[in-house]
Amino acid sequence: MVQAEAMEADRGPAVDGPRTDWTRAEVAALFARPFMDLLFQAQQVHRRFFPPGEIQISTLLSIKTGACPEDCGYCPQSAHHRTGLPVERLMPLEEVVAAARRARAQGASRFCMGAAWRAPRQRDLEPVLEMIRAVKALGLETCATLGMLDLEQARQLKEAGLDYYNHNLDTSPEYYGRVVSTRSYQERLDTLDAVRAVGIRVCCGGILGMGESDEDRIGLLHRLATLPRHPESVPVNLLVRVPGTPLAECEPPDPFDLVRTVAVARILMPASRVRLSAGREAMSDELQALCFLAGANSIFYGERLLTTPNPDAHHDQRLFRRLDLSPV
Ligand code: SAM
Ligand code: DTB
Ligand code: SF4
Repeated sequence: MVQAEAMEADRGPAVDGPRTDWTRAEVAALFARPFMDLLFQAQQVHRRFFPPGEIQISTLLSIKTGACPEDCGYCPQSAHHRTGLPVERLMPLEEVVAAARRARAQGASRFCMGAAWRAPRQRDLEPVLEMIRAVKALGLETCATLGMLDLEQARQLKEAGLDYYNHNLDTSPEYYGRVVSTRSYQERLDTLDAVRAVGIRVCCGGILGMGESDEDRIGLLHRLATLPRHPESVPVNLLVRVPGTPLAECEPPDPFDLVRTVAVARILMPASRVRLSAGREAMSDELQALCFLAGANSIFYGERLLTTPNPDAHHDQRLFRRLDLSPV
């Protein structure tokens, strides 16, 4: 190799701005890069788009828990699985506001409300619109994840002041049918279209550790990075293996494959916040640091995700200090 080519190989291909025309072969080639080169490239891209020591923190609250009619194989809230999770009806507004105040006091910039619904009914949506108005009035960014939405529902959420909607692709289109049978990949894409159409920002990512192959990880990131616009937030979840769910016995992935996935997401979607999401309880501080180096610049923060534990806020604050990370 001549000198210039060797230097180009070290730097990797130039990335000037968010591209949505990535080919599957390009995504596969990124995954195949030597680990050190991939991390170096991801870190360079990261620094072009974000201050390297900055981290965005979101806090989750389950506003309606369990008894979900969907059969998502990873999810403790599905009525199809026996996980012993207590079912909780829609939370009263005051409790939601109190939780949002606590999240704000602990330094969260975004508050995400999750409901175990296939899709909200109109009588479900109205109290949620109230919650969004109230949380927004506290000065927090608002996010919701309520299942499938039609255009009219998305419009109502936008009017109430919703900033982000979380709806994940979860895995590749090829593997999806092995994980969920009650809704299609296309239905997920339709909800994302509705959210985009009304001008709500999109939070969309997936889960690692569900027994998927390398090809499926390539397929997931390829789909995310070729959406008409990149999701502004890309949650990378590591499966939380909950006893009683069909995926509880899946082998956890090689931690370095998680780092690789974060790095590839960073390169493909350079201006998006890549969130190291569920599964941090099972990660060492050192592994999380590697993920931040690979381009993750957001986390879920607070001792609970929706129904499962998350590292406690003091531990995370200490981690931020040790790594010189400053919350946005
Ligand atoms: N019911 C709504 C829906 O599925 O659209 C919103 C809530 S749902 C719990 C939001 C996301 O959480 C899922 O799409 C999935 O990616 C993630 N999730 C659920 N259970 C998980 C688990 N055990 N480990 C990791 N991520 C999980
Ligand atoms: C996302 O991608 N991960 C969050 C959020 N979006 C809603 C949910 C993780 C859930 C983990 C399992 C639980 O706590 O129930
Ligand atoms: Fe229901 Fe959402 Fe869980 Fe699927 S992921 S079972 S839709 S709560």
